Amino acid sequence: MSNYPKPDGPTLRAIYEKAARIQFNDERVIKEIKAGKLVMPFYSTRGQEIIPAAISVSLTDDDYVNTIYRGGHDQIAKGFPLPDYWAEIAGRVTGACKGKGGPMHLTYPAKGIMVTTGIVGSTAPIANGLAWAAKLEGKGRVTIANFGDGAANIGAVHEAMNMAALWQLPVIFVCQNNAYAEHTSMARSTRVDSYAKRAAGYAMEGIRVDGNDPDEMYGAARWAIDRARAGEGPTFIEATTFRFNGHLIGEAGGYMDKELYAASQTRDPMPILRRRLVDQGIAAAGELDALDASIRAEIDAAVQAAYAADYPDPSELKVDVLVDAIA
Ligand SMILES: Cc1ncc(C[n+]2csc(CCOP(=O)(O)OP(=O)(O)O)c2C)c(N)n1
Repeated sequence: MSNYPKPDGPTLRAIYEKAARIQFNDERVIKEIKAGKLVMPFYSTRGQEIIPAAISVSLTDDDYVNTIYRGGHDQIAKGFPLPDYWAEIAGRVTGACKGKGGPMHLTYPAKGIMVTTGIVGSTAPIANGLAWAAKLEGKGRVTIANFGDGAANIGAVHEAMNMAALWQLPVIFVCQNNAYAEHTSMARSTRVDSYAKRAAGYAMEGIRVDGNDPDEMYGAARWAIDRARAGEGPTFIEATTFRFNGHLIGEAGGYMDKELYAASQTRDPMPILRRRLVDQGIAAAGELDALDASIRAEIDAAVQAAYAADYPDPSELKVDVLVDAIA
């Protein structure tokens, strides 16, 4: 990793700010669900914050991101406005998709957040379409396809990687390897010890990084983004991480390896990054406390505004969802 770009102090602080917004938002969603105020399936990203935070500091609103049901971190890192996010997950008319998409389909094209999908593996071929359009357009847009370790075994991901390499598309496949696909560990789903090695099968650059380490994650992402913008084609990044909660809120994760789980708790990336900012003099503890408080206030305002808004009118049921008969 020594040849990859390194984040400077302001970049690390920006990564912290994004990651903290992701963490606090995740915790608030769980709190609202447990209080019975929100009714929705929720796939927590607690523990995986650094991956999208460290990628998105090198992206602009014109770059595209797509993600899966476990995508709150990817969406928020890319700049999904919290009021539009909360109103959408609460099914309110003021939501990003007028309350009709819900948590599984959060979309905000103005910030380049193009698709959220529940179909495991589908982000890769969709990203190819976006990247192909971007290549034709010639403005240097980059597309990030997020998916999990389980999805790395899905055929569509492999077909997409082959075509992306063939067509030298400006796409970055980010496999967020959080050790489990639902309840199945990596060891029980493949013989390879690294998904990144598979990139070689498509003559594509492939790199495995510690996704909880902002230096490694930023370096690999920045390198891949620069290559994509320069027309040098796709990259596969395997970012190792760990999800701290069960697959879905309400499921405790009892199948997780106890030692692995305990070790992950000692490597929670959030307190580690906070300590580093303070120790290296990048930010004072008081400044970070104030930042945290302002993020929490921002989330609280978004939650209150969402609950105060109306549900969509039943007359909206088919609007934006089904087309009328095509003549
Ligand atoms: C095509 C398809 N097959 C199966 C499922 C059921 N399913 C939902 S989540 C999931 C696990 C995916 O795990 P992974 O790709 O590692 O993502 P993670 O949830 O760990 O982020 C599966 C198999 C699905 N949604 N889509």
